[in-house]
Amino acid sequence: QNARYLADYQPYPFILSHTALDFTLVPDATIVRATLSLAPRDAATGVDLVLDGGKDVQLLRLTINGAEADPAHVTRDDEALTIAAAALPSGPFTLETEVQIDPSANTAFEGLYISGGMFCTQCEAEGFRHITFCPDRPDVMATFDVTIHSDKPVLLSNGNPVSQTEGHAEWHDPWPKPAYLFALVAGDLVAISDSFTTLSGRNVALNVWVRPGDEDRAGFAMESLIKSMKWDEDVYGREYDLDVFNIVAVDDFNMGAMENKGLNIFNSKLVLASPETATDLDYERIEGVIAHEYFHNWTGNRITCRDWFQLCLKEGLTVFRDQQFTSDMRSAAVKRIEDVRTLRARQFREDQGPLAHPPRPDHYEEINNFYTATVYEKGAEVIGMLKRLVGDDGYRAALDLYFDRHDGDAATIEDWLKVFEDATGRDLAQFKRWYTDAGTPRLTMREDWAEGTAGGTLTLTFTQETPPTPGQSDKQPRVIPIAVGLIGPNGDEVAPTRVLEMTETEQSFAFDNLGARPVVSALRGFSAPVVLDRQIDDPTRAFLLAHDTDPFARWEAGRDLALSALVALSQGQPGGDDYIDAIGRLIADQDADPAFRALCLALPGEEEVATRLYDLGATPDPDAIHAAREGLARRVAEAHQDLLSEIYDRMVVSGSYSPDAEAAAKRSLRIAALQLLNRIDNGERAEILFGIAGNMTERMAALACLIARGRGQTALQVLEEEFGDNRLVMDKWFTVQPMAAPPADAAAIAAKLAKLPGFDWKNPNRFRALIGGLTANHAGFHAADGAGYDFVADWLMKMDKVNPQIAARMSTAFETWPRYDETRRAKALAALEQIAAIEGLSRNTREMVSRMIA
Ligand code: B3K
Ligand code: ZN
Repeated sequence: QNARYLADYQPYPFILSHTALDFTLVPDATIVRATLSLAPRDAATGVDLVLDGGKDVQLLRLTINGAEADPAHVTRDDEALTIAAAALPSGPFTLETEVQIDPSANTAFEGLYISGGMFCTQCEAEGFRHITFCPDRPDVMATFDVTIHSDKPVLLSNGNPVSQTEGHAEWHDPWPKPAYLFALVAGDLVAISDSFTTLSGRNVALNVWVRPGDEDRAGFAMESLIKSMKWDEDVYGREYDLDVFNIVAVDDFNMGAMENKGLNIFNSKLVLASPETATDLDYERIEGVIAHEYFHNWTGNRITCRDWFQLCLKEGLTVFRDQQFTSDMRSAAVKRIEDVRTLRARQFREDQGPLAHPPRPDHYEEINNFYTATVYEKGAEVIGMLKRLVGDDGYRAALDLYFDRHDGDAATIEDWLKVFEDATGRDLAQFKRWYTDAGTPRLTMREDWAEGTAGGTLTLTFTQETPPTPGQSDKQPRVIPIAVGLIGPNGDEVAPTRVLEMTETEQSFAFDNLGARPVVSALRGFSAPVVLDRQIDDPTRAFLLAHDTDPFARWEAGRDLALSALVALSQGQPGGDDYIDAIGRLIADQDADPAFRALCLALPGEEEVATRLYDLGATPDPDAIHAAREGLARRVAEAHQDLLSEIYDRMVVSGSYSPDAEAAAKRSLRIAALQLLNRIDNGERAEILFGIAGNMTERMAALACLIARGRGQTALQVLEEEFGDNRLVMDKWFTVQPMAAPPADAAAIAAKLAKLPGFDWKNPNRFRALIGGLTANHAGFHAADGAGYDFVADWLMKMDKVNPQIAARMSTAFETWPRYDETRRAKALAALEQIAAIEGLSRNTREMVSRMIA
């Protein structure tokens, strides 16, 4: 195999102090001249100079200190250019190359490519090697000077502008950076502009660059940027460090956005928003991702990663920071619940299947396959635990030390943990297992109650066990912070939240002097990313849903109640009465936060039910789960029809649209009511709402309801007529059809849509819209006849030839295949094997598929 190992790390044998680049941009024949200022790290040992460079980089000329290199000393293979030690000076030297590349042929969108006529780049993780020859690794950092020659009106790169004349621009980036943070944009763009004065009085010009005509949809991104800059100063004391900050929106982008120094490049769906075209969720994501990329300026750029194994050093921390930001801007309780939902849906799923890996992996074949929920979201959870263990002051002290000690460094997880040890005096040797071990610990809680003369004692005994994961069969116990509170029988809290620190495989904690036996509120705030297993009956869950003071634990009680009903119902047993009663009481409570009520009202998704069944040792049946969930939703609607219609009629936000948390919360409660009522009014309300709603949030919700009832055709046509030329809205149009369709029709619908001329599948957003829409329909994708598997596999094979990163990423739809019944397993496996058999399959997809088959 071609795996790379963390244990093999060696520093680069040369020091690169400066990189000068000169681009002459021509769509199919761009010339790049690079001048690298190099010096051997250790002058005594003569080593070859190995520069990364892909097959797509054609070398035209190479000089060392101005002299043509002797071809006998230069060797080229598919991945690198090697200059023999014999050809290199023993001291500092200048290496110049001239290469030719073809951005117009770059369909993988890595390196320099063209999107809608605009030149742009994506270099993380290893894209710079498709632009020119260089040491393309994060621990090699240099200052940059960039010159661009092009007839495009707007020419951008990193750092500060030096000169701009027609057809020519120069940029200087004074902050040493690795090549993965390089960026260049050249296009016909317009900006909306603003400015920000930093903590120390530096004036920064801010621009959000979009295509002409999109300016009126860029304002929210700008607002979000300004809020992020302010927040990072207020909360982390971090100030911006250049004269300009540019954001550019592009239509063809493999992921969400990229934190290139001073020049963030964004998928246009994370920049452009108007009430008519974007949903509340889109707005929340835009705010969060703008913040995330901005925060990378300190956590990622000023302090970067030594190697890609350390990816969670920057990603886990930056996700943690953007989560804190969103909690401060919106509702902390709602944000926490949303984050836990995402974590479970994506990361727990990953951790429990064949693709499980630690937040810091110790080997990989293709690093782009490791931009995962484990590296990002679990990486953030691990930091949340650290903060819980050392307290807010300890966390702040550790972060101050981190910025102080490591500014300008390419750091490691060891460095990160060391600042916490040094700032707080804590030993984190055992805690480190969260970074090095894969798998989600199962935590079992047992309660023992003893009456005594001085009052009762409740003893909680926890045991932890982490199931084996690929390559890691033996798991040692971890440090688990377990936040616990106690609620008295009358509903009052008798013991406020206490964080129990579990370090052993089995451990007990006692609560003394209690009047009467309390109800335990465990794992408050989801204090650790574990699966909690406790003996608890539905009436106790309903009690917690009514009385818990911790919003997460309260929501969790409701969710558990719903899951226990859905598990029973999907297995043909009775269930749901306790849930229906409890939910009735909750939604009748006019004082409760609308966002919280909306979260409780939404039934767990079908995949969540499948996961719960699998956790319980059962084989999930997607059709039975779908039927159980539909049946329960209908019963809730029937039981609470009056209450729900009252909510639906009352939760109307008056005045003009605002994407703020409060207005969005009302809409979300209204939509949750609509989704239930839709089961008994045959889409009547949805049809009216689709016709009159002035915002995309309600229109999309209404459309999904109509599709689920098999009467979406007219609304789909209306949307297409209105927004046929708006790519982002048409992406939604492609997603919602297979996603909301009755499962039996989903694969056929997706297949029909794939034949439309509008299915511009080489555009990553459009591909994800359609394929992702189908895979989000649990019973549809896992249809027993294998139609869903075959459809997705066919498209993955097609996409792999064009854009391997997207194909590999989307292949994770198959990662849960081992959970299902014999028939489905055989069909999913056959689909994966068919992909694996393809000749010339990319390294990306090959690695993913072989891990899933293993
Ligand atoms: N750092 C980039 C992700 C790059 C993905 C490369 N396949 C965006 C982010 O996490 O902010
Ligand atoms: Zn990031």
